[in-house]
Amino acid sequence: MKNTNPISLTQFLIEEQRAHGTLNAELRLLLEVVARACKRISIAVSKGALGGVLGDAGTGNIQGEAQKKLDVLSNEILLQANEWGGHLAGMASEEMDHPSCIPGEYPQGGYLLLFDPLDGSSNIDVNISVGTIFSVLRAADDADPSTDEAFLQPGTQQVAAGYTVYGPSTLLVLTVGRGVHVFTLDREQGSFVLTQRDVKIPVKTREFSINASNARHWEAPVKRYIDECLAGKEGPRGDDFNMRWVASMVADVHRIITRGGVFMYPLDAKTQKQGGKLRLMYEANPMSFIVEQAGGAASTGRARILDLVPEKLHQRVPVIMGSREEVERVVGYHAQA
Ligand code: P6P
Repeated sequence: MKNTNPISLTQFLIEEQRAHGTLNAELRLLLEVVARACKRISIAVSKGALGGVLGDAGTGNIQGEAQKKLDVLSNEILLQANEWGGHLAGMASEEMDHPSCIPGEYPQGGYLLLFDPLDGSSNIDVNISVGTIFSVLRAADDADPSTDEAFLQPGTQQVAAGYTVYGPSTLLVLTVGRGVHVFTLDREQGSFVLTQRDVKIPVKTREFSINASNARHWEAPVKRYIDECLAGKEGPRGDDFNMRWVASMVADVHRIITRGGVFMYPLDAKTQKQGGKLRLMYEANPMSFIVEQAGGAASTGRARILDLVPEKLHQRVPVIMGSREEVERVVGYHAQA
């Protein structure tokens, strides 16, 4: 009798490797190790005040942001989980100024792992969903993985990307370049189980996601797009729109992956100098890979995010991503401006 039980992440990855060759044993190990690390982060996050891990760590990161205790803990969990397996040449993180080398006692592998260990951590102390975002690149033979330069590859070079959302349930959303798949953590088994295969973002939407408190700083094309949404049925769009803003990119993007929408953290007068708010290498690129694999679009407003040639490891970019029709409309307004 055909096995109708939902399949585990391990079985899914083995079947992908066997049927499509989209990943080799080393990349499969990498993804399983990252998933295992995210299970540990999920446990730490879910303990909340009982785990003694809420609040500030008393340190800052290269972004100039105060680190939460869970930012530091999540970063440590990902580093320790990945350093011994022999699948990585190096790791880069939002929480570290420069890449972390694989310790000398362990073999190096062919991949680079980049991550935001706990995205949305400002929401931790108010118990709102947070998550982990990760991106996988190949390590070039002639690049020193201890340097930023080894990581500065366009998003189109990603071989895998994923995020976890530590919400009512813990989800792992993953692409290895053949669609987007959702796994739910079965806490009794302690494993991620495939719950949605080949998710597609609805092309149309009537829901936008933006921090509206920045409205006075927006560029004209963004202001035009949002004003038209707010004008509703009586306005040029001829329909009412809804707004959502969780202020955790993983939560906002997961909602969009699931039911459509357009997520916007555009360039504005406040972020102009630094080039945007969100980071390219471990937020915008992995999320753009996933969104495009799910049939959506991801742009800075002026260029496809995945085509950008990175100049700095912690570079920031404007982000407009989600339902293809709405992203194309916003990009069109930028072109007309
Ligand atoms: P704001 C979280 O700090 C984050 O990096 C993203 O997860 C989120 O979308 C954004 O910043 C929220 O920014 O300005 O609304 O607090």
